[in-house]
Amino acid sequence: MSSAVVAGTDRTRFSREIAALNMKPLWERVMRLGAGTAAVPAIWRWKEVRPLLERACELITATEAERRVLMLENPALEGTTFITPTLFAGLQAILPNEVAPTHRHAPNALRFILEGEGAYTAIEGERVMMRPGDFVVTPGWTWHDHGNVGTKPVVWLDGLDTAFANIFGAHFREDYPEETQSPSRPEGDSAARYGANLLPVDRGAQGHTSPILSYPYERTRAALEQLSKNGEPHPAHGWKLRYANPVTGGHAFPTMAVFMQWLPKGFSGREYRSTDGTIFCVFEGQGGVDIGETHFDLAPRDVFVVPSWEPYRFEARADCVIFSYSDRAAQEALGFWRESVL
Ligand code: GTQ
Ligand code: FE2
Repeated sequence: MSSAVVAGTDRTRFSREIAALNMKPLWERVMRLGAGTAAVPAIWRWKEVRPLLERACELITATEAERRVLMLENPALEGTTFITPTLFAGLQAILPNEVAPTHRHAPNALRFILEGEGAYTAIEGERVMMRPGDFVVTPGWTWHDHGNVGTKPVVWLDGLDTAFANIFGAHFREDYPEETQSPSRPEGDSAARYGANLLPVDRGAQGHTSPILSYPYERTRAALEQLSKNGEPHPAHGWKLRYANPVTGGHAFPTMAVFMQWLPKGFSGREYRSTDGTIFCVFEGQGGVDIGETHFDLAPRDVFVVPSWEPYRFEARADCVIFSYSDRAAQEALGFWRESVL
């Protein structure tokens, strides 16, 4: 018997012996050590999802469901409820006269409004009306409820950083004693204090998350359209801006970076990858995206996920406006974030 075989047998016996004491030899580990995650590219097409939201509306009330949400779970992360290892995505629908009751939780949330007018979210006593294309902020641990005072269903994309709270063992949540909060601050208060390129002179917001509760679509779109007339687009991103916390100049959330980009008709992007796993939502236009070996045709309100470090590239058949959020803010804060234009 060669000494290598003897060593092999000895090592196997050793591994078995230490396993009983909850130890494993590092030289035998088989886990992934390269960039990227287990998540795979996936798309949720509005054409298919919209009728299912309608059926959910017939099956359960918003109050009974607490939130009438269809979770977008990554097929490679079954059982987690997450779309990437760090982020949650869901599609929420609320019918006229419905209320989604008040609660609060450690995770931060964003809303990107897809369809309908007349719904509001109330955050710490301030009502914020939601319109298609708006990006609305719910900072962690703030009381929030939603309602629809309009005449049609309203649908939005929810993005939450739930997995961070879970990992740290810091996921707290609680219900408010009443279904809805009584308004304690006038509508438009946070927009006036923080949303006009002005800030309170004295001590204002101190939180980790943007005090601007709503970033209206009209202004975001106008900025991008103006940019698209000036100079050349980025080879991979077209014209892309990030939503900022006006107090810090940083990302809107401590964990999630949030973006909107404009791809001009005929745009054929360079391949790009970065370590942040990203959820995209097409708001306007038609086109396509290649993610690794996968191709998705894109239409308005389609949601798709580009996992960490997967190369992807865009094509636009019409002017496209595309919303996205990712865990880039957390990665930058912790020194992990990397990108490359391929
Ligand atoms: O609207 O408060 O999709 O707390 C998941 C958790 C939405 C919400 C979700 C939530 C909410
Ligand atoms: Fe919530």
